[in-house]
Amino acid sequence: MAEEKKFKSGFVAIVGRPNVGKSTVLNRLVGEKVAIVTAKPETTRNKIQGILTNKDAQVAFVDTPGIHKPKNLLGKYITKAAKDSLLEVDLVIFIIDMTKGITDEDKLIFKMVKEAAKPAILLINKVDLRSKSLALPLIEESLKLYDFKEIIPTSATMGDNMDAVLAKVIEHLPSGPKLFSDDQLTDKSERFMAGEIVREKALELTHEEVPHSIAVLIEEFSDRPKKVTYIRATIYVERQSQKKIIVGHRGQMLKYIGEAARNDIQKLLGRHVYIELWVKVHENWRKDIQALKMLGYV
Ligand SMILES: Nc1nc2c(ncn2[C@@H]2O[C@H](COP(=O)(O)OP(=O)(O)OP(=O)(O)O)[C@@H](O)[C@H]2O)c(=O)[nH]1
Ligand SMILES: [Mg+2]
Repeated sequence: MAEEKKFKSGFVAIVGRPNVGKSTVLNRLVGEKVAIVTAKPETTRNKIQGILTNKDAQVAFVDTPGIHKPKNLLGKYITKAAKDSLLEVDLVIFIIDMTKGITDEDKLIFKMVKEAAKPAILLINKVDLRSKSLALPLIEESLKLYDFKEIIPTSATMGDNMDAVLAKVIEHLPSGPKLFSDDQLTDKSERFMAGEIVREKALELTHEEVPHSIAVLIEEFSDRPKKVTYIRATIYVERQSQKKIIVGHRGQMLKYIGEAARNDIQKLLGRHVYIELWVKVHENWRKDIQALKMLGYV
């Protein structure tokens, strides 16, 4: 008689440079949007768990901020959080962007993965943007840098090879019991997710230095009668000129951010949402430890 397959469980860190597609991969693997995604680098600022439970396994994927050379205190903390996560997990998914090749920053992360000495799977992502044959030299180069368990070319946006990634993740996880309830999707609260959605909308609509200067604080998140959730949020920026951009001509931009965020938060909560947005200037908050604590980045 064939031996019964053991149930697998564990933590899997998703690491890589900013913008390579880590959060997109997380959302694909979990099958729900648990992390925000934008075209701007350094979107993710917190470690975010996305939990997948099926009949064979329970996997807690840990999406991490893009690892980069920090330019300020915020960058220092979020890069450290990503690096630390390498030490806290059973398996690592390291993602590179095929269109960029293996950059010097990637090489530093290869080194970190090697030092962590964890089993690791390399994803060569964004293959939809280039001929798949270009992955071959990258595979060869990667194998010289670390002994990956698997190297898989993927397109997270198209969903290419994501089933294969999940199968390989489960294969390389240790056997173990469930650590979360079957219906738990993330370690983050609805309040946190609402703040992230507001930030996503503000990031999508702004350019250059403005997205990096945006933070969102949920001041109030409360259930009201008739299935309404009331949310009051402050969008922090670093300069008066940025505040002007976020508010927009006659408040149009802020209204637009609020409407887009409300739609997504309603879908997430399955309740009606009333959202009130404020914009405040907090000069250089990215360099201010007290501000970073208030905003939940430390
Ligand atoms: N064409 C293409 N675009 C992708 C793919 N995966 C992700 N993207 C896009 O790349 C951008 C960055 O994706 P994210 O998932 O936010 O990347 P990230 O690595 O989490 O970025 P940070 O949180 O900033 O570190 C978004 O515009 C995605 O839509 C892919 O396979 N193909
Ligand atoms: Mg991200």
